[in-house]
Amino acid sequence: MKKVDVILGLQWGDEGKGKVVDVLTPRYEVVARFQGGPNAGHTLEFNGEKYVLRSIPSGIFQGGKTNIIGNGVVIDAVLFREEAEALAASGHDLTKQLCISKKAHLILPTHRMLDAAYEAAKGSAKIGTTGKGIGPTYTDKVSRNGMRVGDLLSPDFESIYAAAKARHEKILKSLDYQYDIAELEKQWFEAVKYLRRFHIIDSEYFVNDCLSQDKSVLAEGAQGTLLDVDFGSYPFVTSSNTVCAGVCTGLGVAPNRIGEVFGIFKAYCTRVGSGPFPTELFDETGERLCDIGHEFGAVTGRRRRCGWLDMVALKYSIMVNGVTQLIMMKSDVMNDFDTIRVATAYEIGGRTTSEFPYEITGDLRPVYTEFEGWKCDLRRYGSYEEFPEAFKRYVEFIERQTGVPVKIISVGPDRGETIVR
Ligand code: 2SA
Ligand code: MG
Repeated sequence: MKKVDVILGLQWGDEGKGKVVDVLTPRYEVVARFQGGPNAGHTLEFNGEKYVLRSIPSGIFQGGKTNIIGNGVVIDAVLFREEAEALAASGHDLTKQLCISKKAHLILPTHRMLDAAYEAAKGSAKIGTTGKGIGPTYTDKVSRNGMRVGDLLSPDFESIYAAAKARHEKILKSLDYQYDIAELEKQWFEAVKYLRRFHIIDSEYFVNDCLSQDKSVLAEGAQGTLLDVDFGSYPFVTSSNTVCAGVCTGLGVAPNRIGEVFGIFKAYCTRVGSGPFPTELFDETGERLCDIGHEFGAVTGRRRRCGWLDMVALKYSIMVNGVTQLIMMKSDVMNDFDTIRVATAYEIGGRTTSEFPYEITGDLRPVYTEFEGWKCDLRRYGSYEEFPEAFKRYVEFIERQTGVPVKIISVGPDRGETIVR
């Protein structure tokens, strides 16, 4: 029986998972999303074209793959339709290649309103969500009030919807939140009809059947470990389990069915939205990382905060996920840097620690190790051996610190600009 390999982000999202999944998918027959929803934005670039996937697994671009949206995912029918129609327009027929779990939860128009209303009510303490209704939808799931994709097949669909909407409207009223969902609601009902055309399945059986038939399955994470609802920098997190354990609950596979865990990280760090970020740079270097790295959100267009690689956070993420192979992205962004820094510990109130603390407060100071920059275009090299010594020192330092091999190094946005060791 085969195992499920997992790819997930080790930082605050936007590590470049879309690209790597696209590079890895040729090895797999099935690609599955297990958590999150259209708050994700997986950018893929090939043949001079750029695509952003939000709810649909990245295996969609490789013909003959089965793609699954698992039970742990939340789906916005309107955004799903936009995404699917854009793909169809560029020649990707989804109806044959995509299956959706009956148990995935639906994001309703009022969930989006609730997301905005809760954020507004928080004032300066706001999370900086993507505004896609993620939190309220997972809240309804956990409080046993949610609507699932399987409900689309029920004769009571309209009444289930009306009850949920009425409940949401009471809350919105209590928050004194003004909104108008008439148009969105119309689109939603049309989009829900569209959603019914897809294979709506018992995905836990489907995935396990694939494994017993020796089919290879890749689980594709969204967001990142430090945004996990349990292990991230709570409350500045998303509402799902982005860590490896989320694959078990979000697809219905047992822990002993997990195989390789590919942990993906950027050679530096970025974060969008509010919340702690120990190595954040507020200076010119931070600006340079943002400009050279084009650090803007794929979904919301927000400028990402930038900073040095954080080894404390990276090691923590590797621990909670059981990462077996590392994948480093966007090293090329620092091609021209004279010096590069990596945080290896935190100093908190006169004490030094290499553990990721419960709370990250103002008096935390990262302790840095400094590296000489490699000062050349990494795209020139076709293999790891050819890389300059200064760059290898950076990579090998990460391997020594983490005890995990860096197996894939991306040196540019294109599919081809990837060194596999
Ligand atoms: P939410 O909408 O409830 O999940 O937001 C909660 C926090 O999670 C962060 N978050 C993200 N951070 C980085 N990338 C994300 N996806 C998009 C992308 C973001 C974009 O991949 O480019 O386009 O801006 C993502 N999704 C959620 C969010 O910023 C909040 O801090
Ligand atoms: Mg992204």
